[in-house]
Amino acid sequence: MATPPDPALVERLERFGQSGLLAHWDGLGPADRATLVEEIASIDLERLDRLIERFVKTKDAAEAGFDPATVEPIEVARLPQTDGERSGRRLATDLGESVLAAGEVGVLIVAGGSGTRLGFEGPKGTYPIGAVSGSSLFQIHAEKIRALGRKYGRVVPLYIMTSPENHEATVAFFESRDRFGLEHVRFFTQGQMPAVDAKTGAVLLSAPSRVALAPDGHGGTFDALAAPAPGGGPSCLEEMRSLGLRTLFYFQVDNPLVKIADPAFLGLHRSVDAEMSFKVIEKLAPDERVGVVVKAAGRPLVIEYSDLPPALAERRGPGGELELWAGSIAIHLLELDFIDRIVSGSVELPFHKAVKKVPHFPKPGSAVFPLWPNAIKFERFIFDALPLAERWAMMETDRAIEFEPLKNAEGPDSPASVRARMTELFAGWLEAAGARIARDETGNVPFPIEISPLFAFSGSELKGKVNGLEITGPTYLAGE
Ligand code: UD2
Repeated sequence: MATPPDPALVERLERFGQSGLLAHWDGLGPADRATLVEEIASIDLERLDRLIERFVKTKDAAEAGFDPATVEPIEVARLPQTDGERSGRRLATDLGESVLAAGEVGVLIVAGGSGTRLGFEGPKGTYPIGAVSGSSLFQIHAEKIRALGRKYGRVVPLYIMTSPENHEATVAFFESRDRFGLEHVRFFTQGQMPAVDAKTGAVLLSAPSRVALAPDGHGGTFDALAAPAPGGGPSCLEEMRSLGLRTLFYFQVDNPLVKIADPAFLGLHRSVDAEMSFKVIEKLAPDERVGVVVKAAGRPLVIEYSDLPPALAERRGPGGELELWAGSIAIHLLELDFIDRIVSGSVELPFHKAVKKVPHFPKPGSAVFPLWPNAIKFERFIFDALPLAERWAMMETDRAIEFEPLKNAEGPDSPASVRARMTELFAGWLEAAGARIARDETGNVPFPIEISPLFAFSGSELKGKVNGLEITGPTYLAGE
């Protein structure tokens, strides 16, 4: 006799129209049943029901969350052009350096995504992006953090957000490399949301005993930071407080050019007592795949590229320049007080929907491998916290020195483009410090060049180290 499911569970699922989750129950063994019950219990059905109502049932639900008529450019500290502006950035840098020397800054990498576009099996941070050294993205970030710690005489704690899918592989990667010599690194896992049928809202099963769960977006960072450690230890937020941190430098694992804890950015952020700050670049084209930072109805807001109406994206100023030019490169500073306010408060970050292909098992003997998108996934975005901030700072940076993310297998934002950009950046640093590089007749560097952040993590750190050096082939300047 098959054991029936708990009547309370049956009743609850019926109430939310999700009884299909038990479609395979009779054919499951005890262990699979336990897994299924546990996965169902992890779903906040009340919240999911509201999302289904909004995104599946109410077809005309307004998704934008802003009125295009009220959208205008936001004020940004632009790249300095004048002596006055340059000295402003120097003052900001001094302030930022004092914040680093006071040990108030922690670093947060979001690395929970699946990297589907790159077509790489493991966690994206383990990708060997170093053109000469084969260093992984994680190693490059870790070396920058060690270099910072050395420069400012403080341990800079690192927090890495993983997802249930890649957590173990990420931790194992760090452990097998002695945590890259970092003194304080903590991994924490983001939450998940179920995928639902795009027509009916039914939660999908990825296997007879498994709910189709997917990471809940980097907006899940806040809840994940506030969650107790597995086994009941202090949350990341509590630990950060006990370490004396006040500000978090946040970035995405895929950008090896990021200037971690850039003092000028920190100084600007602190000088206006900001709660959340953004680095932005000038967008090259209206359809470039970065969110734009704007003001809507007088409040700061990020509009994700997929939500930006073409008419707004194309709007141009008198000189033909894009009016909404400030592209977010997902580099932020966040005050811990602000995060506390979000996690403890009455406000919730909104969910966005993504329509995707999700294979599923609706009933015994039937498996669906869709050819077209059939499911809705729900994600929250960290930049949706911006409108909740009372004070903020926006700082422009130059994409050539700070932004070349690894997203695709080929073409733009691919291993080839990232390596070429790194080579160009390092070649520029080396030449400015007195090295000679055998460029080809078109001015390109025809071989890869890499500098470990432990050798130098900025151009100015090369001074006196490479004067007269001749570089004629692939080069890696290692540090220790
Ligand atoms: C992101 C931004 C875009 C721009 C661009 C710059 C979003 C929605 N858009 O676009 O505005 O700033 O980056 O490169 O972020 N991640 C998690 N958990 C998740 C989902 C993502 O940790 O559930 C991490 C992921 O590991 C990666 C980052 O977030 O480091 C960005 O994710 P993506 O590559 O899907 O975002 P993308 O390129 O569409």
